[in-house]
Amino acid sequence: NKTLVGSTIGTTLDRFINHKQADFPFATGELSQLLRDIALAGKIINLEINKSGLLDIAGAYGAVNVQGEEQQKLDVIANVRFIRALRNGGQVCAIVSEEDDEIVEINADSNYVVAMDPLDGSSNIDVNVSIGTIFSIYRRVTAPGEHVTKEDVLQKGDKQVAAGYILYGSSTMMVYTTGHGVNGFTLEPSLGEFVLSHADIQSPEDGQIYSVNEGAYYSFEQGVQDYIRYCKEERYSARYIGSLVSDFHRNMFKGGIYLYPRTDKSPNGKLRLVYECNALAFIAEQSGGMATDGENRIMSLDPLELHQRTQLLIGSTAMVKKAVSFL
Ligand code: P6P
Repeated sequence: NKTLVGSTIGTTLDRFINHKQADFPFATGELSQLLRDIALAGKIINLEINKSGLLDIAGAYGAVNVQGEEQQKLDVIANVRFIRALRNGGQVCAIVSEEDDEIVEINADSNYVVAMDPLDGSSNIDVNVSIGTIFSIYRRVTAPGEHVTKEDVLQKGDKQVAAGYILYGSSTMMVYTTGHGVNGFTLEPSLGEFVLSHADIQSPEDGQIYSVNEGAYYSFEQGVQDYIRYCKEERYSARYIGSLVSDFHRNMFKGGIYLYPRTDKSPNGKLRLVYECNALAFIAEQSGGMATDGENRIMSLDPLELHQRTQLLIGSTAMVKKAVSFL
């Protein structure tokens, strides 16, 4: 039987991380441990999601998060689980989360910052549509032991040391990059292990799928309307799940573009730069795609506040460039 070495299909996430640690000559194993902690949290959330229809934890929690959106109970549970897993893992000094108005300080002596949306698309939970966790990892700027500052958590996307997502879909996948390509791991429930299922993911340079909420068409700027009309003239397929991670993931494999444009209701767009767009932009660029706000590379933007929003066009390079040419 084939021995499963560190980077062959079917190897476990653990073996893969160990194998890839060689990519980091000065690796202390801290980032590797942090990636394992995130995978563990993903497995725990996956269990909660899979039974959410059965227990009385679905439906609104009644609280409202900083975004003013009604918080689904699983949002809150996912946030608690992730923060606990990262606290217990010991590698994180601070967390920025969609669910917390302020920076969550963890262990002042640790070196890494995590920015996350613990459960994006959570309004889909009650109707059994796939949802996702999005995460970015940064090295802190201040010295270990010092007080965490905004400088530690408001770093541009180019400073990410790792990023990825967990997609709770027909299967549960963890997809991440450390700047050396993108790899996808599928949870094997009988083992409780993420195993390498999609190695070195390369996104098609072009595609015929566009993902945008056309219900807001008349509130989009003229250039965006013109691009959407172009997609129709080209007979592209419209695919919009209403779950960013799901739409992004499908487009990365099949070729496609996802747009969340500015509208009158969302003059800066709806999606968050720090814990949604930067992570997916890193994955997009590492798999051959691109991500822009229409004028700038997403990962070049200097965040000014934790929950700042941005317009987002992300996916196959040729499609994003074409869309930008209409703006
Ligand atoms: P709209 C979910 O709330 C989310 O953040 C993304 O996952 C999704 O793509 C988008 O918002 C859907 O927003 O305005 O089209 O319903």
